[in-house]
Amino acid sequence: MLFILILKNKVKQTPRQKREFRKGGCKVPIFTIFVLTSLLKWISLRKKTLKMNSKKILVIGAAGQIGSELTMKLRGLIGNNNVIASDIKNGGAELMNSGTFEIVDATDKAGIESLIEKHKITDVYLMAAMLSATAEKFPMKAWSLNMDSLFNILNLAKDKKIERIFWPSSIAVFGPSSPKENTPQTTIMEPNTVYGISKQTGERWCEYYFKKYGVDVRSIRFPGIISYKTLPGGGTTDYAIEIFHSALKDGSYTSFLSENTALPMMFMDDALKATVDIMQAPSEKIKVRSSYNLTAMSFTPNDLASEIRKQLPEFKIAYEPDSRQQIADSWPDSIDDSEARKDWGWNHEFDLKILTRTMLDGLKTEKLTF
Ligand code: AKB
Repeated sequence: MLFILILKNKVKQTPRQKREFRKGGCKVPIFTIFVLTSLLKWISLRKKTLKMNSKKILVIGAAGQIGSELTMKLRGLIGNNNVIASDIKNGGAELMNSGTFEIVDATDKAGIESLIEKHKITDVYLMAAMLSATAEKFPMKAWSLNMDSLFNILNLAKDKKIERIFWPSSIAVFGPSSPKENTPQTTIMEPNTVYGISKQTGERWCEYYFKKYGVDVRSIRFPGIISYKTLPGGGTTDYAIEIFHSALKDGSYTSFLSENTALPMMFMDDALKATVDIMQAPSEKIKVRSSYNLTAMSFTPNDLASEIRKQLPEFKIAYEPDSRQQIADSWPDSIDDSEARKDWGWNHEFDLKILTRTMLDGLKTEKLTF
C-alpha cells in the first residue's frame, strides 16, 4: 500500500519539481519524505509486533490489582491465546472468559514449571505478592510468598526454561534514611517494612542473576497504582483509590493517612504502558538490572481531596491515621525517575487533574463501589 503511494507521488510531481529534482535543487518532494518516514515507522512497528507475536506469556497473580489489567492489555497486544493467566484463585469474568486461566500457587515451583512446559511459555510476568500493610500482619507468609515466587522464576530462567521475566519492585525499597524528595535511583536504602525488605532483597537477587547467569529480568519500582477497574489489596497507597469510591457513594471519606502525607503515584494505564515498554525495549537499553525508579506524580490526601472537590464541591474528608501512617512516613515523598526516561523512553501521560477526572468518570460508568 505504502509503495503504491510512493509511486503515485512520483507521478504527481509537477514539471518544476521534476526539473529541480534533476538539477539537484529541492531534491526530494516533502510528500515522499513523509511517506518514506511513515514506511520506516511502519516497518519498525511491524518488527516489534512480530517479535511480540513469537511470545507466549504467563502472568502469575493475574487475578490481582495490576495482574488482571495487565493480562487484558497483553491479550489485546498479542492475542488471547498467547497470554496464559494464573492465580491461586479465580479472577473476574473478563479475565476468565477471554483466555486460558490456570490455578497455581506462585510458590509451587513444580506447578509453575509444568505450566511453562505445557504452554511453551517464553516470558513470565510475576505479579503475585503480599503488599505492605498486609505483610506487616503476616511477616513470614509475606516473606515466603514474595521471595520463593521470585526464586522459582529466576531459577527457571537460569535453567533456560523461559527467556524473559518481569518482576515489580516498589517505592517500599526506600526507608526513613533515604532522601525524601526526588529520591534518586541509587541512594541509601534501609527499608523498615517486611514488604520493603522483601522487594529490596528481590532487587539484589535480580541483578545477581542477570550478572552471574545472564537472566533477562526487568523490573520497575512501582509507586501507588490507581485504577477504577480493579480494587486495591492490602497496600499503604490504597487510600488513593478508596477515596474515589467513597466520594461517589457517600460524599465523604475518612483517610487512614494524615492530610500532608505525600506519596508518589501513577494511573494504571501509565503503569501498564511502562511494563510493556520495559519488556519490549532492546536488552542493551536496560542498564539497571535491579529495578528502575518510576513515577508520574506525587500528592497528599489533602491535594487529592481538593482536586476531587473541583468536580464534587460538597465532598468532605476527615483524617484518622492508623498503622499505615508509619509505613507511609518511611517512604519517599517524590521520586527521581530520570534514568527510566533516559534509558528506555519512559514518559507518563496522567497527572493529578487527568487522573481525578478519569477516576470519577470511570467509576460512574462502571458503577463499581466498595
Ligand atoms: C503498597 O502500598 O504496598 C503498594 C506499593 C507502593 O508497592 N501499592
